[in-house]
Amino acid sequence: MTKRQDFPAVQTLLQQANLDTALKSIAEKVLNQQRLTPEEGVLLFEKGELGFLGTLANHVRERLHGDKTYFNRNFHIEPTNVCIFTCNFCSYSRLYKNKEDGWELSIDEMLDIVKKYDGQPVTEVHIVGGVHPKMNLAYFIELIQKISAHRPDLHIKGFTAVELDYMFRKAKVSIEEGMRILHDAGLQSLPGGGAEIFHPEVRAKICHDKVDGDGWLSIHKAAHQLGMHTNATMLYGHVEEFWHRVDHMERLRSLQDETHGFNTFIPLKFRNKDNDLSHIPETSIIEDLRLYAIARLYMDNFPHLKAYWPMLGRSTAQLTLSYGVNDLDGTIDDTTKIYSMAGAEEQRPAMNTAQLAMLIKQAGRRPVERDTVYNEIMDYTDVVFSDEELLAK
Ligand code: V47
Ligand code: SF4
Repeated sequence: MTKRQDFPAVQTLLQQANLDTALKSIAEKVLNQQRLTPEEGVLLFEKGELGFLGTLANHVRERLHGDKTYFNRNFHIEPTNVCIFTCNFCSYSRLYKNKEDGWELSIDEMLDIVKKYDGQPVTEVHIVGGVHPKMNLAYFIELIQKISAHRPDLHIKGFTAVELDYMFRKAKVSIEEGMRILHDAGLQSLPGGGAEIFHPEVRAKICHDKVDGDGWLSIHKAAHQLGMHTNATMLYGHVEEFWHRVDHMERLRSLQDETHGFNTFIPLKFRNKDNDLSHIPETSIIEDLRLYAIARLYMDNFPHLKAYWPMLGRSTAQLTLSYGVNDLDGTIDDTTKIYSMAGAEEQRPAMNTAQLAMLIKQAGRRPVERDTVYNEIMDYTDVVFSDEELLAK
């Protein structure tokens, strides 16, 4: 049996004479693996200092994963940035009436992107984009079937619940039917986008015209019921209050209790370049680290917590590994524009395997390549990389 004295960092924390009694009781609960209540979640946002939160979150992270830090080898396809919706935090989309300012890829153009990776050991393609009125269910079925036929070993993770909700409504199929059709065509899992903040009060202010929180959750539930795994995101640091964040995490935690279909929770920091919320200052790195830590403590039934390095930049991503995060997403290969257009540090996000593994090692953790559903492919801890691999552009 594990004994209290096995956790010296948390013990030291608990012995602090001036520790708030409510925070002390939360720390005890975390040690005893008891679930935090929404009130305790809000209290952590209000009162939890970075050191306190980090110590507890790192304890949970190491209990679940030790020093392992996962990444995968992936690339993105963004079929279009034309979008009928008007989320005011989005720097990426172009309205249909201005579609000549955006891009729209044909199925052949998207297959050409897949073919660029022939012979390379990528394991996942992540497909996500705007909601283009002419790219419908039939279009994406054809795309998925063609990718699967060309490269059956590639895991296809695609389409946010926002894209799926529109596709299904337009095709007049139920969520269950639509998910089954796409799954049969070769879609294997769903990314976590489009969740933003579920509470209608916040959605009314930042994304009033796309699928609501219940709709998002129903789509992920339908995917889980087919045995698919999915991710969940939370876009934070705009107009929401602390309790909205906790309400968001609570809804995800409840669905996870029911289905166990979520793999990863991915907090996404709002970036304010070139969008209609540019007047809102971005959160500080301290706030970001506090949020990751609270997410690790609150989302007790989510196996993984991911920091998306292209959005945070490499050094902040390294820091998150001490605040609950155990996954840094993938090599990406400069195939996504969502964050660079919103002002992220990484304007051309790409790292080769050696660079990503070294980034993790330099933060004192074990780099482990995974596939999309967290089967371990290779532990790189003892691999020595050449200067050529580490310096490659
Ligand atoms: O839903 C849009 C976010 C999401 C901004 O599942 C913004 O593995 C910050 O969900 N500032 C799409 N964020 C991307 C996404 C994702 C990314 C990486 C991995 C996975 C996964 C999923 O991007 C959108 C929205 O929440 N977003 N604009 C912005 N200005
Ligand atoms: Fe469209 Fe997605 Fe941008 Fe919203 S966040 S406007 S749904 S591309």
